[in-house]
Amino acid sequence: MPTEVTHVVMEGTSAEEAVCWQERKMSVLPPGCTRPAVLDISWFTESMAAGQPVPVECRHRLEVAVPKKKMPSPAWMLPYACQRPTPLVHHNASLSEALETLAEAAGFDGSEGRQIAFYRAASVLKALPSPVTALSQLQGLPHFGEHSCRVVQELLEHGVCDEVERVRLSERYQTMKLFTQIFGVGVRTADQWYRKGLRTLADLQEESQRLTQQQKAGLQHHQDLSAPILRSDVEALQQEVEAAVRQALPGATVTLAGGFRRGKLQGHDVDFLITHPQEGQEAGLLPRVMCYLKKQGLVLYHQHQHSQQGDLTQQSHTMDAFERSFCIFRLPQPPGAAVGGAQKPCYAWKAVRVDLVVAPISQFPFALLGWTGSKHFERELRRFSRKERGLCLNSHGLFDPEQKTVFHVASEEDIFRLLDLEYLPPELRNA
Ligand code: DCP
Ligand code: MG
Repeated sequence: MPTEVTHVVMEGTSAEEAVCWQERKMSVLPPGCTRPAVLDISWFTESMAAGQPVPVECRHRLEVAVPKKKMPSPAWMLPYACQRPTPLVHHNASLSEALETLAEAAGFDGSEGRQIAFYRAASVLKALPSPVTALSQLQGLPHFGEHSCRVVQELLEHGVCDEVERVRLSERYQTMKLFTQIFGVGVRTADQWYRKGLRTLADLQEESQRLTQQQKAGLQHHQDLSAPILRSDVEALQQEVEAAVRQALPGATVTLAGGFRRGKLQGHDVDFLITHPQEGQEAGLLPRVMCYLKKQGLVLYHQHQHSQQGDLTQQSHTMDAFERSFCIFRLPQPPGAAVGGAQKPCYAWKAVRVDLVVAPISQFPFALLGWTGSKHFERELRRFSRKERGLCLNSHGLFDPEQKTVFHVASEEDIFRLLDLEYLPPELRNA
């Protein structure tokens, strides 16, 4: 039995494999032992011919180069949307919009898997540092399946994609889009209406006895609510809500969330989070705020939802359990701001969708992170937490299901840190 290994000959072995082998064996070498030479088969055959071991020369050595650090290719990208910055304005809008149309259509048909696959591909395009001009640039990008590649290829070659155009013009897509944009109407309800043969807002008016109060209000203010909300509207609203909150509970704060916090210039609603620096003080606050706003004549409709906080680790992914109010505000417009329709010759106000959400201060960073979006960013952040960190994240907290522990945080930055993710400010969460 040899006590010392002086030469190792390898045949048909790659340099990388040799490195692995060497690392494994060397770690168990007794102290003081010299490393054996790792040699090519040529050293062995020459030694056999010579009848004795020949001196080791450079050419005999198996080239065990230190593996070069993989250089990111131009298309290199981390797989989760929460791992990479996604600005609001990006370089591939027409491509990502086409994929998002297919995602939306898949969602209307209840195909959640397909929907998410298209959203993921669209989101990858939004994070690219330059426009895609050739299909080859998609090589190596995560989440680009055959279908999404085909759509991009058609768009690059012809400027349009038949499938996307077909979907956009289809009665199904257009009707589902019209119905789901109504306040209080989700995909399931829209689909039921579609199956019953309803197609227009007038069709819905005729069925008004079957509508919820929320849907009736949505339909009544449909024209205003389908127009984009502007930044100037948001600022005016924030002042009104702040005044009401100040009046209802001194020290309580109002924070803008949703798309406007991510820097969007237009939106379909305005999301505000309300809290108070002293835990528990926020209880009972919302009814007082609403009462004050109503007295100011600012509320056209509101639906109060009580806090449903039980076991917060069991909260579903999409809905949280905060106390909240889904509202339609009557927002006064500056004189001459817009031209009225037939019913409103003096257009002195417009109806605006507003969500007011109350979070206790201990959960506030999670609520803010959850309500800032984008929806895809949030979905990816939760998936990342679960799959890569084994933790459960929602708008109430971060939980370790194994250890049954919760994490205490003071800011959104703390949450990113706990997940070992680079912090992304709201403007870079437009995934
Ligand atoms: N959100 C949530 N639970 C809800 C509703 C929304 O966690 N029941 C989150 C998901 C979104 C964010 O809040 O990321 C804002 O939702 P919006 O639907 O208002 O979406 P945006 O504000 O991003 O876009 P916009 O309002 O312009 O359509
Ligand atoms: Mg919003």
